Amino acid sequence: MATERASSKRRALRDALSADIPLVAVGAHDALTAKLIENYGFGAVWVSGFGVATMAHALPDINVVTMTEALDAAVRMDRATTLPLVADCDNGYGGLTNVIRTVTEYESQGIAGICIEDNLFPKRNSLFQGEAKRELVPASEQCRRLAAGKAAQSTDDFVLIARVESFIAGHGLDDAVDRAHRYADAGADAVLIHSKDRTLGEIEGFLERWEGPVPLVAVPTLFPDWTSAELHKKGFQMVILANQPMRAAVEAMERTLQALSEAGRAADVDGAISPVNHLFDLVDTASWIAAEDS
Ligand code: SPV
Ligand code: MG
Repeated sequence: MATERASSKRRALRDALSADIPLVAVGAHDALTAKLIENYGFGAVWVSGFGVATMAHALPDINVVTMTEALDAAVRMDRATTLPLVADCDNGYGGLTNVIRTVTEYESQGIAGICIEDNLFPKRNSLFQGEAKRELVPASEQCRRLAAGKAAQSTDDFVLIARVESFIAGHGLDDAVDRAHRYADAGADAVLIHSKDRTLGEIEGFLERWEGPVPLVAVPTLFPDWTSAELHKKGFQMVILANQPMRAAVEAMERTLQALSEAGRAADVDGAISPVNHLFDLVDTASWIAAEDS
């Protein structure tokens, strides 16, 4: 049985995926980040696999974080925000039966939607520039997994986004177009077409040939010059700003630690970091204490 909270988040996500304005999601790596994303008016939280691996575990984004660990992180984020979550579930953590279990666990924990990509296990983060073998699950097998995942849902509203890695793996436009249409036919509720092409040439080639019935999702980390409104005009219904809060946090922490290590005095960074009272306010400390003390 879906809770009312889960149902209303799923409805909000589905409504946003069919609205006439773009849905902008921002990537979170922990619960407070999810809360801040809501405070700044975004429409959804992307539970970034890259973010959770890097920030919560100090591990690379290569399928070494387990489904259970990723789900724990997502559940904490979900509690911290009224926004719907789209949880990055990598490749579903294995084969077809792992995809089924991923769907049933995330759905039963109240998450609004998940995204499953076609990278073969163990996946490698799509943005990694170094030497790395990149292999995709054969399209027919990925369709079988997506269809099995959809069939495993117990609510109609839970959202399954299928992610196409053809461009990232160097398989080219024909493969991207073929996979995207087949994943939509297999039952995916939306298709994420990933690309590292700064010129948008790959994406525009894809959009010219896309005839699928489901909304498209973009992750413009490496084509950051286009606004969400511009990407929407081109044909994307959802835009995921996947990792900017994590990168901001790391930059701020490193800058602060550098200053502390040079100065050896807390006052030298005080003006450039959040006052502790701001943190107390963000998590509603006063009302929790009042409840305990009343
Ligand atoms: C993530 O945020 O984990 C993503 C997006 O999957 S990317 O890092 O571009 O692969
Ligand atoms: Mg990821």
